[in-house]
Amino acid sequence: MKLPRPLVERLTGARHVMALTGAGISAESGLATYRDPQTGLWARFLPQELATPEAFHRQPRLIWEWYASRRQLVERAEPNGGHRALAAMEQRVPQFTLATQNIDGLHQRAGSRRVIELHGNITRTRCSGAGHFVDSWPATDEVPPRCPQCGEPLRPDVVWFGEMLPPAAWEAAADAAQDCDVCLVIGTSAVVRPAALLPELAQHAGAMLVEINPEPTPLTARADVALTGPAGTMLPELVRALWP
Ligand code: BJW
Repeated sequence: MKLPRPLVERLTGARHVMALTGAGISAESGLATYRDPQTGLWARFLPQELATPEAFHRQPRLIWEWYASRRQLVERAEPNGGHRALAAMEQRVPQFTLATQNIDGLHQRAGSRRVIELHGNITRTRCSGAGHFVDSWPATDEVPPRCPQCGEPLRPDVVWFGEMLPPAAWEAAADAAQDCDVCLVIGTSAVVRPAALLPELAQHAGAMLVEINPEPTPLTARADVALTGPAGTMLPELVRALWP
């Protein structure tokens, strides 16, 4: 891969690099993206019927079971070279912030130490009433099971449409965006707000904006560098080229 010289200089001299990842980085681990035509989850399922608090209220059993089946896929998936390259990058730059929209935990399993989870994590469960995390509950035939503390139905710890992002995660990501020298935007369609605002925040504050994606997105035209290709190939090449 021929890397543009300004990218090499900015990345190797960077004080703070931020990466924002989306479902595309986990596509090569076998997990479906959301909006890819044919294979994306939202090409097969209606988000308003599965990924909103109203849908959970209407059909808690269906939603619990849908997430349970997806959790099994996540648990069987393995991190790929793209996840591992970001874990390696964290070791090589003075300050590195990884903010992910993904709920699959694959960055952590690849060795990334500090991961900001903007949309939660499918492997965690919380109370749909008070919101606290729940690690275990008594065996029951009830689906979804109920919170052992307050009796409200349990739900996956993911952020549905219309819900606020976890405030601490959002603040940490927004702070990093305004502080970084380079913002890598990897495998996201960059349409879901407020996460999609982070690259704009970063660029506005002076960061170089670098997109890695096989397809164009609404961000591509404003990116300083667009690397067209799959993250599982592009990211390991980038790390090898910059920090041999
Ligand atoms: C590869 C690749 C490879 C493929 N290598 N790349 C302003 C205007 C209009 C609407 C709104 C607005 N502000 C807020 C909203 C509403 C909404 C929103 O943004 N809607 C838009 C869709 C229009 N946002 C919200 O509701 C958010 N909350 C919020 O704003 O709170 C404040 C508020 C409260 C009350 C009222 C109003 C505002 C919450 C958003 C939560 C998103 N949740 C989901 C589901 C998580 C749980 C689950 O998994 O079921 O999060 S939706 C889904 O989209 C998931 C993802 O994290 C998120 C982003 O998707 P991502 O990662 O970009 O995936 P894709 O599939 O879209 O793209 C994949 C990309 O990879 C593609 O570009 C491929 O080309 C690429 N790719 N292979 C590299 N190998």
